[in-house]
Amino acid sequence: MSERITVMTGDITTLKIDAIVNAANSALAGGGGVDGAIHRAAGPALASACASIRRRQGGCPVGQAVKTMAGNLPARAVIHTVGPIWRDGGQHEPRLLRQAYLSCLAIARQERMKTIAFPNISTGVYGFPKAQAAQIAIDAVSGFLKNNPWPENVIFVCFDRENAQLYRSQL
Ligand code: AR6
Repeated sequence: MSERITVMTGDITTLKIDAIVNAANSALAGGGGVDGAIHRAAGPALASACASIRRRQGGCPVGQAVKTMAGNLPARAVIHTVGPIWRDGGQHEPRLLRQAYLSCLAIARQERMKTIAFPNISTGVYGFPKAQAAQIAIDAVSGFLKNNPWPENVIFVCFDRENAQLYRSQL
């Protein structure tokens, strides 16, 4: 495993780092899963920040990412990205999931962030098969880190045991 990548289990909202990534929806409207947890912990200022992005650019397309402040979270910023909804695997889901990771990493590079953390994007409500999603996430992040000094470190935060095992074995 690259020394710059770590895997942990737990709640991403507790991390005191440069940015945590949110698995959001295109409307940046909040929701369940990790999105709900992040909004609850951040407080209403986060929803306001998302609403102003929505007014400005109409939300966030699948595969892209936007940065906001982090309200009451210990992290400095939230990078909201939108993973694909899994349909049958033939609707560009793998490419779009990879793109979601890369869009977040591009923001981290631009802002010269030291550490960012990803949840297991698309593997909850959006139904992406977990093993394939882990492979895409690890491949996208490892490839990016090879060619870029920022972010210095990436944490994969796994919430369920299945994802934690997949990440640990694949790394
Ligand atoms: N910390 C880290 N990971 C978490 C946490 C947490 N506190 N809570 C859940 N997870 P999901 P998606 C894991 O459904 O599939 C929302 O309603 C969870 O176990 O949050 O990309 C949005 O608004 C799973 O492994 O995101 C969108 O509408 C992973 O986070 C939609 O769900 C992602 O599951 C996005 O669906």
